[in-house]
Amino acid sequence: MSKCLICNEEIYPFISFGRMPIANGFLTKDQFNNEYFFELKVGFCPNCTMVQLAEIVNREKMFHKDYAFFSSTSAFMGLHFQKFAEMVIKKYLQSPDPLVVEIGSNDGILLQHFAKHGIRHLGIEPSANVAQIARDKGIHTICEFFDQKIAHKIVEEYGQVDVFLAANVMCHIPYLHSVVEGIRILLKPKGIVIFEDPYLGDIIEKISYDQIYDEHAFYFTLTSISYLFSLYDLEVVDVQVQNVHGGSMRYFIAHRGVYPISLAVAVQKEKEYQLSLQKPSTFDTFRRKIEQSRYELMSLLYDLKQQGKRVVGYAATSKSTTIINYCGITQDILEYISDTTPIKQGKYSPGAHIPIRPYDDFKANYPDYALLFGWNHAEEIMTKEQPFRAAGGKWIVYVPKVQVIE
Ligand code: JHZ
Ligand code: SAH
Repeated sequence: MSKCLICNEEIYPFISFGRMPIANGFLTKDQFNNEYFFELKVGFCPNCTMVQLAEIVNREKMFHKDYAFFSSTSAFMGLHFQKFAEMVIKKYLQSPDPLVVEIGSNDGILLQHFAKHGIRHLGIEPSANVAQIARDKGIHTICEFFDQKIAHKIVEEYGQVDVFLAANVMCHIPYLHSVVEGIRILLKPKGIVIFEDPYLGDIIEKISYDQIYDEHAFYFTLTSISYLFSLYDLEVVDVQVQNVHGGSMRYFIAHRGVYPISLAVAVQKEKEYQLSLQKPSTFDTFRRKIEQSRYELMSLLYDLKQQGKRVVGYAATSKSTTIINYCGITQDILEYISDTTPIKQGKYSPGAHIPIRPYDDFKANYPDYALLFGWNHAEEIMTKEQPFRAAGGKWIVYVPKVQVIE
C-alpha cells in the first residue's frame, strides 16, 4: 500500500504499466545485463487529488553527469522560453537589481535570456553535463538538487529572490514539501513563483499516457497545486494554459494576500470539477482508454509488419520508453529510432533495446512509416519533414488517437 507523498493518506493505484526501465536510460550493449527496472504504477489520492507514482526511483539514477535530455533540441521550445523570459522581464523585474532563480535550468534555454540582459540570475541544475553547457553560455549555474537546505544557502549568499522559475521540473521532485518550504524561505514578500508542467486534464483528455514515466513523479492540476502551496501560506494567483508538451499549465504563485487573484483561477477550478478530476472513477475510465489505445497501436503495427512495410521511430523521447515497453514494441516491428541528440545515438533504447540512430540515417533512406514519438513537437517536425511526405512517407501518431497521416 502506498501513501500520498503530499498528504500521507492512502492512494488509489489505478494502473500498472509493469516493469519499466529508466526513461532516459539509453544504454550500450555491454550494459544490457545490468539494466535497472522498477514497477511503473500510478495512483490517485482521494483526499488531496494528487496523481502520483506509487514507486519512486532514486533521483541519482535519473539525473546525473550523463543526463540524456537537452532542452535546446527543439527550436519551438526555444521560442517558447524566449517569450516566457520576455514576459517575466516586462512584468516582474521592477525592483533595483532583481534576482531570478530557476531550478532544473538544464542547458540554459530559459536563463540565457536573463543572462543576456545582465540580470542577476542563478540556475540550480543537478545534471552536471547539461549544467556545464549552461555555464559555457555564461549562465551562472550551481550543480545541486534544489530543496529547503539549498534555499537557505541561496538566501545567505545572494539574498531573497524576486522571481522563482521552473519548467518541467516541479513534477519531477517527489520531496515537494521540502521544495515548497524552500520556495517560501527564498521568495521576497512581493516575489513571484512561476512554473509550468504537463497538465493532468490534457493527459486524460488526449490519452497521452506516455507522459507517465519515472521522472514524472506527479501529474498536477490547479486543485492539487493549490492544496500543496496553501500548506505553506502561498497561493495561486493566476494560471495560463500553454500549448507545449501536449498541453501544460503555467501557475503563478505568491505569498498569501499579496496579489489579487485572477478570475482564471476560479474558472480553471470549476473546469477541473466538471472534468471530474476529483473522482476515482475518472481514472478507471482513463485506464480502459489506455488499454484500448495500446490495442489499436499494436494492431496497426502488426498489420504493417505483415505487409512488409519499413517502420522507424521518430525521436527517442522519454515518453517513448513507456510506449515501447508497455505496448511490447520490439526491433522486428521498429527497425530503429532516429534522434538528433548525439549522446543517444549509437546506443539502444531502455528496456526493448531498439537501436538509436542519427537523424542523417532517416534522411538518407526514408522508411515507409515513421512512428512519431515526439508527437508534442508534431508541428515543428512535420513542417521540417515535408520531403519525407513528398517521398510517400506516412506518419503514425497515437495522441490523441491512433492514426496514420498520409
Ligand atoms: P521531448 C523530456 O521529455 C524529459 P521527452 C523531461 N522529463 C520532460 O518533462 C520534458 O523533456 C520537458 C528528439 N527530437 O522534447 C530530441 C528529434 O530527434 O518530447 C530529443 O531526444 N527531432 C525532462 O524526452 C527528444 O526528441 C526533432 O525534430 O519526452 C526530445 O523529446 C525534435 C524536435 C526532437 O522530450
Ligand atoms: N527546464 C527545462 C529542463 C526540464 S528537464 C525544460 O523545460 O526543458 C528537468 C530538469 O530538472 C533536468 O535537467 C534535471 O536534472 C532537473 N532536476 C531534477 N530534479 C531537480 C531538483 N530537485 N532541483 C533542480 N533541478 C532538478
